Amino acid sequence: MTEPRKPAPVTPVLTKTWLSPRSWTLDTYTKLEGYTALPKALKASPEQLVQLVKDSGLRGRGGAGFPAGVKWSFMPPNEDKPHYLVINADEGEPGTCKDIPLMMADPHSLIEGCVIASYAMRAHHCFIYVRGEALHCIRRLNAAVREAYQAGYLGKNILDSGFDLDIVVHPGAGAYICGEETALLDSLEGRRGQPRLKPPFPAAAGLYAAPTTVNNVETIASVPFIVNGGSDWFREMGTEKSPGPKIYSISGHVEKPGQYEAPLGTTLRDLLELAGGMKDGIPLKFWTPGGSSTPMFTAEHLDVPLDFEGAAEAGSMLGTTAVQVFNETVSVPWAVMKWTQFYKHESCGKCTPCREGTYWLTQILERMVAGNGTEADIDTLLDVCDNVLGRSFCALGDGAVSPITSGIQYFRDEFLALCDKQKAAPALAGAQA
Ligand code: L3W
Ligand code: SF4
Repeated sequence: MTEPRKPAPVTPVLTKTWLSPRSWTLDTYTKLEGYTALPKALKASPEQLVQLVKDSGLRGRGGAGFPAGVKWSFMPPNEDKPHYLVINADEGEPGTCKDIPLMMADPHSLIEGCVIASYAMRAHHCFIYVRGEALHCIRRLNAAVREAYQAGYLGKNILDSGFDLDIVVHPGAGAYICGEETALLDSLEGRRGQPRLKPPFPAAAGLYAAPTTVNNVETIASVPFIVNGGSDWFREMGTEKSPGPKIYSISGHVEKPGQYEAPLGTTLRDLLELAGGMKDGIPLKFWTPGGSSTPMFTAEHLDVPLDFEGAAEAGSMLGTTAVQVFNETVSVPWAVMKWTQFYKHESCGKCTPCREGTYWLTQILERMVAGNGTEADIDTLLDVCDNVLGRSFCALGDGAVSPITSGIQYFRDEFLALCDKQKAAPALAGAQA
């Protein structure tokens, strides 16, 4: 008989205040040890803070997992030009719902993190670029920023440290591409948001061509906890190369969809347990570990550790830990078509492989799902994917082909069945739903 598995350890760090009454207010935040990291940080030197974050191993929570402390260390030590911190709160990856809930439940942990990170990088201006559709979140952040100014945590001479910081909450205008850091900077400057050529990276020439660091909401909200707990404490959670806790957003066919905080490296098997299991007991068919841009997994991948290395070794990416769960009732080609329609709509049009590729991929998938496909369409899909992957100007192109290539890899029979009108009936039904 096999040993019963231990349930996933729940580590309420980032989410520990979320269930407190009026958790978003300064009053609640300070009662729960909020703004206790800030005075400690302001007593340290910027170099010490950068080293602390490096030692913690904190990696970017926006999808790429770049080490945060290393990124901060790219900012020049002099202040010949203004330095900027920009928070990427343009949460738009399909399935991702962690940053907006975090800002709604606990905006002050982000603001406290912004002050600490800005001080560490010698920035006196910080912009929080929020997805434009999330008006409720923009209002909440603005209210929290106002509270922080009134309490002396923002503005001139913060806590008598001599350090000044202004935060501006800036709404985006509903374009997914503005979650790409350089498109975001163009948008912030008032231009149409399209990715810039890198290098130069933002640390060398970012907002208004000045040194800039762009970090995800969850990354910066983790910083006050690291200052209070220390790097060793942070490393007690997660894995050696992917330390710390992570907010997994679980959506789809589970009993209790929502945000679940767990150490990096937690498996879907454990996350499903936290989310109450599969809805109505209908078995799992496929899932994404980190949003639709990350290649899909199947029921065979229940025990893949969901950290940056584990997801990659199993053939996908951790992405934004947007776990979208689909049961056996869902047609894979239909789901893939819906995602591809999204990428076609959101392609910024700057480069040909993505602009044209997403158009052709959508045309073919729509034809197949409508029951008018041929077997040759599968090869054409893969051929177009091959011409988009690695040939596009930014990661949107690569992300757009992930659902298609992984869908065909694991569920080729379903795509083949679409070429037979009778077998295609379930997908056609899905397409009309
Ligand atoms: C200085 C170098 N800086 C890299 C910096 C760079 C950026 C960070 C990571 O895409 C991923 C993408 C999506 N000197 C540097 C350097 N940097 N080398 O490090 O850079 P990069 O290019 O690897 O990633 P990225 O462009 O930030 C992010 C994936 O995430 N994604 C979706 C994301 C969606 C959201 C959302 O909705 N919230 O974040 C899903 O998988 O495909 O691979 O700062 O400047 N030598
Ligand atoms: Fe724009 Fe797509 Fe090219 Fe990115 S890959 S620059 S989104 S057209």
